[in-house]
Amino acid sequence: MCDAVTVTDVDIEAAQPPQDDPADSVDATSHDVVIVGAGFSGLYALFRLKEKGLSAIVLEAADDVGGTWYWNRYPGARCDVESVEYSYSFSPELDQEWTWSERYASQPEILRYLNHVADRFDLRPNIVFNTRVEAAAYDERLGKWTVTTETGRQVTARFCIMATGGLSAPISPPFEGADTFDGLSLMTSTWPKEGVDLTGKRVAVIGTGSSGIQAVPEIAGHAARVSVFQRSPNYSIPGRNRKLTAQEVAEQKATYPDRRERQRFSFTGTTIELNMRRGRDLTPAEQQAELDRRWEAGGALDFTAAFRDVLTDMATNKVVQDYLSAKIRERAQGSGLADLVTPKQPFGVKRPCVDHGYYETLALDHVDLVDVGKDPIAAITPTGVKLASGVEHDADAIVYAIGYDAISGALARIDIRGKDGRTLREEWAAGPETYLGLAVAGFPNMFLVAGPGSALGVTMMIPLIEQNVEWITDLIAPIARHDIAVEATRSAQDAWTRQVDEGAKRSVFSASTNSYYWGANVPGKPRRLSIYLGGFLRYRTECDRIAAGGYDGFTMQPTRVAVH
Ligand code: N01
Repeated sequence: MCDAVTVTDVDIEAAQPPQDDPADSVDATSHDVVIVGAGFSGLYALFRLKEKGLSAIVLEAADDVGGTWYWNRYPGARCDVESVEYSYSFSPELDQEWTWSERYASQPEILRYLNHVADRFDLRPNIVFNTRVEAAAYDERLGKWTVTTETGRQVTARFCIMATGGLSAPISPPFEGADTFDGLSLMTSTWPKEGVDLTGKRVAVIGTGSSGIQAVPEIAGHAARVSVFQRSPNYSIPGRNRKLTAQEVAEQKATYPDRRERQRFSFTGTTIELNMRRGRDLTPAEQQAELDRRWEAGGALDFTAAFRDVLTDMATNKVVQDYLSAKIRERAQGSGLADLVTPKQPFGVKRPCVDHGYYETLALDHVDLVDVGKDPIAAITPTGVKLASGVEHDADAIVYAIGYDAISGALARIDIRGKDGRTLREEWAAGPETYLGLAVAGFPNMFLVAGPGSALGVTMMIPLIEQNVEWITDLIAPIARHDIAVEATRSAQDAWTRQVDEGAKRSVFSASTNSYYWGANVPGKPRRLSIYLGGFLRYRTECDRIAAGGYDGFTMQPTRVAVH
């Protein structure tokens, strides 16, 4: 589903803006910066670099912009962060001219927004579509990166920005016989662009994370029968989505500057209020009142911020866990599945879900929940799903909602080679190690957006992306046309990684490492929580401090041979 077609010389030349200085261009495919990926990160990186007068090219596997929002077209796909905040903040004009129609934007609306951004800021001429990057190698002698596409075409640039996304390397169905299924095999992560009509079909949905939980109610609205295969239950909170009224929209537009500022200097990258009190300092009645208020608001991030120690004190976490478990049991009463769908793990150690009618859908007569935690899937047969016990569930379509090789997976799928030919895969054999989530020692002039070790996971993605891109482009811009190699030092990277690891140890995340946050969902992947848990504000402050100090922890050296 992710097949790329050939990128022609014409494509690449067309994507290159006019060069005012011929010395800037070593050949027709050379740029100041090459960016991999045209999602939220890549588009903003391109915008910033163009604004700074640099030549940049974006290589994108899909045939259009959008990144994860391009591929995730499954029924019910919707953001679970409010649209007014899950959007770029860099352009006040954009904030005013774009109008969100719902509290939580649907995937088609987000994709329309990203297309609008690409057109509004004239980004398309610098993007080469249908071009999957397979390798990137740093040439120490030239001080340049050469990026190679799936079809063998090459682009060189002094700098390389990996805007590859943390949820963009889908896991293929790992089940024996998956390719023998006679019906429709679908993945939420790469849903067919032309859509799929599941009307009247018997549909098996495997996976009950955010994607599965969103897709099930929509699919059940059309399908003749839906079998939901759940391995382990997760927390899900009602989103309470609704159309925005004209008055709400006007109010949002009038208050954008203040909202954006609050997002930028917040713990989560949103204006969701972080309760600065500890759970243990409150009476049970006060705790209940706080949680009731957040329950009425809807959404999951609210619960992470309900008390300042939800993710660091197990006793406080248990308060949230018990509260949400009781709500889930209530919602699941109609289906008789309360025990089965109540999560066992602490709250937040797996990313909580936001749903619209998931538990209520399970109560419908034509919907079944199959407990594959107890009786695992043994194989896919030509007619459906076979369990270890031998029980078979026939289906006309199987929807795999089984997740991603998250955080570092998209980077690991590219053959990235730094100094002395060392591969990133070798460097990260024990799990990803970065400096600030932005750079890797031994890989000069390569930067990551929302990379492992950044404040991803606990921060809403768009403010994190903007902060990362601004930080990277501010560093690159003054040196992009000089023969300079900028590289994170090993000691700075080690110190940062220690900080990330220690944060993980002190948090409730260490109580349950069975999640994609830790890499547990990918066989053979080392278990390491590569998330900076100090929150967005602290992360931003630390990045700013390092920049203000002349980029402490980085070396800047002339490349060995100047190329002109
Ligand atoms: O993937 P997941 P996702 N047999 O990894 C199950 C974002 N997102 O695509 O929990 C049976 O969360 C697995 O079971 P278990 C968001 O950040 C956001 O749903 O490992 N089951 C789990 O239930 C989210 O966290 C939005 O036991 C198997 C499911 O598959 C992230 O994307 C919407 C299995 C995978 O859940 C990923 O979400 C969608 C097997 N062999 C996604 N292997 C919004 O903004 C895996 N599973 C709303």
